[in-house]
Amino acid sequence: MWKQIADVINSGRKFLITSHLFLEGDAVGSEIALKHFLKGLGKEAIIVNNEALPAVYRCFDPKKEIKFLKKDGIGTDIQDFDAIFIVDVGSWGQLGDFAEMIQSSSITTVCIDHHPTNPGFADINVVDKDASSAGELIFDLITYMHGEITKEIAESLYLSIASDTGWFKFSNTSAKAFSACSTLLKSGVKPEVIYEKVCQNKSWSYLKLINLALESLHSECDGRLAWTKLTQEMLKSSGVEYVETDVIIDLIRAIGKVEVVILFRELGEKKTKIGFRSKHTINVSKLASKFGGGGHVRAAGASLNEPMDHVVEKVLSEAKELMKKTKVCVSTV
Ligand SMILES: [Mn+2]
Repeated sequence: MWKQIADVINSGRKFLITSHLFLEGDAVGSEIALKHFLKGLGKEAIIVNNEALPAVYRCFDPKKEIKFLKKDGIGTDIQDFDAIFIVDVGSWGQLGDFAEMIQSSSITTVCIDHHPTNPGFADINVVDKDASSAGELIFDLITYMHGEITKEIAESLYLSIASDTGWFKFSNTSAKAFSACSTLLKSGVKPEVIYEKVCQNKSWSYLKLINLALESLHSECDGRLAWTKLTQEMLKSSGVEYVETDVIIDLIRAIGKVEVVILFRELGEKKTKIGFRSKHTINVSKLASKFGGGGHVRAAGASLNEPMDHVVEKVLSEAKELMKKTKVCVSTV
């Protein structure tokens, strides 16, 4: 599985690394860990993302080395790089404007991902849907190449695995994920420090925004489907970044009876992002793919260039239809 990628690394000198739009813990952790690994091998490696690094993750990039495509560009011709590593990305669509630049060049593309909806879009693909996170796969790559798990690498990979497993509580929390984390802890990771940096370092307006989202919570299908929305005004006036609002979905999943949670976020007049989660029976990646998105069985997302209220209506009707057709198991506990 890793031989082809190891060959690309061993024979190359200069590498680009990127991840998806709406950067979150797994994306950021995977790319930073891969960068440190490549640099440790004496290679040149830079991370360039389509968007700026959300503030919550800046402590993982203390030297501010991560570039932001729209502001910094890639600094040189894309052809100067031997390959681009695309991590935690399931489709070209998730790369935003960067996709066009990559696709119109002849650079070798290497995708390391764990989304089951990934068709294998790059030149070289390692897509393992059973991996908890892209970070777990970067851990496997480093292990395969007998690399050293330094403290910096360990902290980034811990961020990845912890983020994607919901801090070790979702169904992708596997023995393999724990085993990788055991090694990461031996390399110096302090779980409470990472958790505090990412989850206990918010502003007052963060909780106020969550309060607003919970105030406008709706329930459908006899309480088995719950949804809410964040308007652009709510997001802007709070100053809270998009990535920090993911927690709302989890809070709603606390309700025992709820099987499906949908969070609508208004990113522009005609731009709406939808987050889907489920507990036991509904395959939300199927639901997301109906709207051009994708993801995992229990966690998926989609973006539509349409006004939010319009999207809410369309998505709810599709979700209710799916819930009618699927025998929903209320609880397996
Ligand atoms: Mn991921």
